[in-house]
Amino acid sequence: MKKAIIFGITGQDGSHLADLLLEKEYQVIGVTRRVSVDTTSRIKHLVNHENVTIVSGDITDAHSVINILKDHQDAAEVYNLAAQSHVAVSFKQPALTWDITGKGCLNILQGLTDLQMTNTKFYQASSSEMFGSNYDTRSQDNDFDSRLPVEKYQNEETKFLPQSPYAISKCAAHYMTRLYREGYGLHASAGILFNHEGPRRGENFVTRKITKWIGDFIKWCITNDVSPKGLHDLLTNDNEIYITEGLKFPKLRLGNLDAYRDWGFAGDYCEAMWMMLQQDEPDDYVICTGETHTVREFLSIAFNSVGIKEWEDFVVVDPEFYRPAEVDYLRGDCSKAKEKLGWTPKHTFEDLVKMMVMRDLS
Ligand code: NAP
Ligand code: G4F
Repeated sequence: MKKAIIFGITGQDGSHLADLLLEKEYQVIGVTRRVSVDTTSRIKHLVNHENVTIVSGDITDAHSVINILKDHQDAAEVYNLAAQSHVAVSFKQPALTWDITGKGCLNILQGLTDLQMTNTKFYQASSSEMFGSNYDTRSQDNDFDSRLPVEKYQNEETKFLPQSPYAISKCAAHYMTRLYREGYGLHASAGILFNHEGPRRGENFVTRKITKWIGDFIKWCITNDVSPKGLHDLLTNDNEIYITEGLKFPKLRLGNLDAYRDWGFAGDYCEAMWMMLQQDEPDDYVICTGETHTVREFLSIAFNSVGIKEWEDFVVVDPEFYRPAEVDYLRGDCSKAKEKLGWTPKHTFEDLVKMMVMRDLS
């Protein structure tokens, strides 16, 4: 039975990856950090699984990382999914983000090297945020006519131009992964994953913030006998939606609605992580859908799926959610992963939005 260690098992991706590895009959060692509240809600269904062992450790503590690796030197695969992964938070807590998201990766790579675990394959969760404000271009449909609109995209060749402490920490970890691959012969691969979401997404990322709000709002309407037709007759003021003075619901407050993201389903992306570690040679791969949509488009599909066409009345654009620097446009090209790994995303953008809304309604 193959053994895999997952740093970050309690996160969105960690939970999907653990499901996948258990299906493939791995023994899973999941690392969780000590916190005063229970963080295992996403892995509740598997903590008692006979092939799962939860161990305590913090990726910022090199000592605890090396002890975990030492106890599991027979691990075939190590996945580093642990991070302070919220971009906006990284502007407020840059040093913490650096320690976890940047230096944490180094602690694992150095541990694998010190313990000479050269048979263990390592996965680093790199991010499309590393591209920041950069993209490459090619003309659409017709290579010869430069008057045609250009297509903007990012792939493994696109230069990084990071726009946040989070992205800069991810770049450091990414380069460190390459260094340990080339300098110390580790089988270390990095997946440059574009945004991926799903019902297990943290509630302060924009997609889940939207679908969670819609779920709560529709439940409030049902409780207060508002019929589907009545949704359009609700009254609003600057900050609230109301039935009567006493029955109010706060509007959804968001920041930049014009950012473009290439959004896919997290479950599909975890499969790509695993596929990377099944290769004989380590390498870096972009994982994405190749489509890009604005936050506004996400809102439209999400609200439409519960019968609300004029959603603008229910949303407030609040500068509090603007970032000191923004990433305006992300759209990946995963031709390499398609060709070398045989990976393709299985869910469309519309499937994803509807799946998230439906789950938050139930
Ligand atoms: P997530 O839900 O925020 O999960 C992060 C995980 O890291 C959680 O399990 C968290 O534990 C753990 N963690 C945080 N600090 C830690 C520490 N000091 N020591 C040990 N564990 C720690 O993130 P995700 O969406 O699953 O993403 C997984 C990875 O992929 C992250 O590295 C993220 O940066 C990267 N990534 C994500 C996306 C995306 O769109 N989701 C795209 C590209 C790259 P707690 O539960 O205790 O907080
Ligand atoms: O959902 P977001 O916070 O995701 P972001 O910043 O793209 O980062 C996510 O994807 C990265 C991969 O590209 C990961 F590496 C990273 O760990 C994380 O998973 O924001 C998406 C967009 C941004 O442009 C943001 O400014 O939505 C915009 N936005 C508008 N209003 C908002 C909000 N974002 C959040 N979180 N909250 C808002 O109210």
